[in-house]
Amino acid sequence: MNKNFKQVVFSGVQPTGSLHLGNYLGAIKNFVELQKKMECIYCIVDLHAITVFQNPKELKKNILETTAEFIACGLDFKKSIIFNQSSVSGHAELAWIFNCISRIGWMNRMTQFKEKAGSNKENASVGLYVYPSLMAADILLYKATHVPVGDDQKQHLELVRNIAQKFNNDFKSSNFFPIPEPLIQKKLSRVMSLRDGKKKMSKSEESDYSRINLQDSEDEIRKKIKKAKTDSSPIPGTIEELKDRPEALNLLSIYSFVINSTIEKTLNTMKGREFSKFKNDLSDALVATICPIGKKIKNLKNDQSYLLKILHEGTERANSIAEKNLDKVKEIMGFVLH
Ligand code: AQP
Repeated sequence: MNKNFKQVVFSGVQPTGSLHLGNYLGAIKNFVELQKKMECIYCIVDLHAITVFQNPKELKKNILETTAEFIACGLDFKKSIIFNQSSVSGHAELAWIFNCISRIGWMNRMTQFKEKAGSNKENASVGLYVYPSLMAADILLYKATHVPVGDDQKQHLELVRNIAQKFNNDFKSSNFFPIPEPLIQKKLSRVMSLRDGKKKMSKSEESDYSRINLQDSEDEIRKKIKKAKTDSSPIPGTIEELKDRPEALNLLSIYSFVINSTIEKTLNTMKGREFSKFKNDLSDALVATICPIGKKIKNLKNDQSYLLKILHEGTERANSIAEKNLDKVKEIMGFVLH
């Protein structure tokens, strides 16, 4: 479908707090791999973050911290473009244009808005409602063809595809925007909360015991896994037997993914074991994966000028692509450029 386009990857992460295991396994690990194959643009989406109130001091700290987390996880700023969204004004401009392309009916179907706005929808920001228009702008500003995201973003990406298609049709520019494809981790697309296997692991969940943060110490990781919710039955031999055991399935899936195995193999070797014993193995695997990243983050966080330099360089590179594409959009739409 996108064969006439250069293969470009775009993805973003909100600077709304320390990154957790869900962000890492569901998205960032994939970002790192993709750098080997395609041109990649990774954005700290601060304009998305403010769809929910952000304390200005915290926001600044979180933008720099997310930059440090990107680098510590293995993103290479010399190869990939790494920058913060608000420093390239094209994102907000194109988002407005897309607000005029998107249909209210499309937005009304977004489950993330319903979940995040909760029962008090009238009091949610308009920005939270039109979040997918900004997401479309992020991706299409760079004519990105591939978007690595966690499974939770699948519906938003479908809307982005609709926006791209509608723009191309409305302005009879059939090949102007690519129709971006989601790249969703198949083995582990959604990491669930350690307290509730039906909810996704999330930065904004009140209890810190619901998630493993990339900056957690060894002790914290072990304590959180020990307290993670499970049930009283031992590990079964088949996936079918995990159907009504979401917490057990989540821990076993995390373990299998982290040790680079499959859940089938894990069940084969661990069948009949008590969860209390399995939790030791899971903690060991997580400590070995997460703690070295956490150490790097802590070192990088102390070097603010280095992090600012990375964002500055990335912004210049992103802006030069964005300006050209946005001018072309304006020309297609009939705006007067001078
Ligand atoms: N639990 C998860 N499992 C798999 N992937 C996940 N992602 C987030 N949570 C999980 C993926 O991580 C990328 C960055 O997400 P984000 O921080 O921009 O936004 P989010 O999806 O809203 O993440 P949070 O943690 O739930 O943040 P808050 O609480 O601030 O809303 C995305 O690709 C996402 O799919």
